[in-house]
Amino acid sequence: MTKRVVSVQDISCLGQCSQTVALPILSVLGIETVILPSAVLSTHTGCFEGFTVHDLTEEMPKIIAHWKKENITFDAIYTGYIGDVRQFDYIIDLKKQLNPGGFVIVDPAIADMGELYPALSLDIVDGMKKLITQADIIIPNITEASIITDTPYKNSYSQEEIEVILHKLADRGPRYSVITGVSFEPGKIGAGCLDKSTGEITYYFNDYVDKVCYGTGDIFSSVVVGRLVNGSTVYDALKSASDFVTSCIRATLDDDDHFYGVHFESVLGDLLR
Ligand code: PXL
Repeated sequence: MTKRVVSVQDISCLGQCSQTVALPILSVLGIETVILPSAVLSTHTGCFEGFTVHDLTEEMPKIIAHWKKENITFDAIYTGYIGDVRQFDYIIDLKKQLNPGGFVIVDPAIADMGELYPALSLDIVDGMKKLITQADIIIPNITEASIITDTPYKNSYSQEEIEVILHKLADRGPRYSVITGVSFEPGKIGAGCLDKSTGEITYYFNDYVDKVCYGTGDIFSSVVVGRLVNGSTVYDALKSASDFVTSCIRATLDDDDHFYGVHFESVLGDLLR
């Protein structure tokens, strides 16, 4: 049976992030992808000025009520960038109504490189803290993991420090706590994951490709969601996501003009293999 996932995040019309990467990635992995857009923006907020934002909070309960009437259910709920704090209660209601006992994957897309995204207020951080108590797996980058656990952000972290943060994340709810963008030696970057049920921490690393790119966190999470929903282990899902993001960055390396995202389209077919 085809799996059905609802992706709850914004539509950045231009920007190769959030819904515009979740949809193609989950589709290529054979998953029916339903979108619940949290807002429509002209671009993402990472490296543009003057972007437009149209909030869709008021549509959310209406859309959820209609799906409920149509007896729609989801195998998983996948959440990303959320721009309005009122949406967290709607997402929790979505789980209750249409995904009881199903899987919830939260990418708390609030920050990167030590900074909260410019359009977000601090109440979004509190909302995210509340949402992750409902999650089975959370996929923050190091900045987000630090903010969520009230840990001061640093430019680099030892393995011991990462593991303290992983445990703090686990204390907040989810069975699996992932941190992306982890590096303990020059030239290697990857993800760590704590399985709260066993206490086991696993890592997967790739060679570091020296280019800062936007949207890679959303691409990483979308691959993890697709793989998990298709029955992969968490380790295999992280490996696939990490390998794919590395390929996406490599595919963009020579294009100095492409400043706002990665050319994931040219390597999307790799996910079929
Ligand atoms: O990639 C995360 C993301 C998603 N959506 C919006 C963003 C960002 C990051 O900047 O601005 C609107």
